[in-house]
Amino acid sequence: MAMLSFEKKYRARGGTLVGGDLFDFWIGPFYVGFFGVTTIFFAVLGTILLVWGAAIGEGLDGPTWNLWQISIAPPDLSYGLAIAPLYDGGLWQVVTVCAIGAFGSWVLRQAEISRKLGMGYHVPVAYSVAVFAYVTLVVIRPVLLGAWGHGFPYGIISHLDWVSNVGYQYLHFHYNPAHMIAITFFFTNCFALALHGGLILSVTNPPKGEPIKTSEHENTYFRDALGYSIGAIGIHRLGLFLALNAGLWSAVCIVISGPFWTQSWPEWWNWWLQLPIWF
Ligand code: UQ1
Repeated sequence: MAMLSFEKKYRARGGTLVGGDLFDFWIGPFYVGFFGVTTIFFAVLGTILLVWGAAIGEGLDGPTWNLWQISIAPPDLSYGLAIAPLYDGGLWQVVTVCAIGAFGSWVLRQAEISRKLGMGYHVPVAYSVAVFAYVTLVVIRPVLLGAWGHGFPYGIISHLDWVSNVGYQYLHFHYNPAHMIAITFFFTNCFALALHGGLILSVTNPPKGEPIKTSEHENTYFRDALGYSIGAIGIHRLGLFLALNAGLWSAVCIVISGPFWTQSWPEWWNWWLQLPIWF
């Protein structure tokens, strides 16, 4: 492997967040680490529980092995924030604990690897935003609304039905201003990555026999096209900013729906019609 000399220097003990030397080693290419072990534990347990739930038909009329129809549902709203019976939403609660355990472990695993390599924490911070969006859906919003039943069901079709139903509860979810902002960030992020990916591939694929182009070509391309180049590091800062905001505003748009706004989203815009300038 080409990186072997580099790896010798960095594949050394130390930099762990907990446990000292415990699990501070590699298996083949993979760093194990304390949080590698906890990730595997939660991920395997959660997956087994999902398969078990499918086998007993938890949250459904009966068992099904149709991958599209399998669904592990949260407890009924009547259970509030209580721990539900295992076969009546409790399985969803345990799976949720496993998911948060696995995602949280993965964040800390990324942080430990960053520490070992003497890097910044940008990767775990970025991934944490995705975890935060999930936790907003299955913990923060259900707690604010007073029932675990407000979480989404773990199933391919069922979670789509949940999104559709919750959207229609607010009449037309696209009028949610935070949803508009989130979508704008998703689309802009997609646009930026298309420009960046296209630019990098274009400079690294010159005509046959010619050497690859330089970062000066990249800058010149956008200075010619737009009169401005954001730069090689700048485009990655912009990408991270756009991607994190997409996740953050997604969490905002769902957490305000119910806990902070109970009418339809089109009605939210009445503030515009009620401005004193019209009277
Ligand atoms: C850009 O200016 C730039 O700097 C050279 C890149 O770096 C390689 C890019 O990938 C892109 C897409 C741009 C253009 C982006 C803006 C916001 C002008």
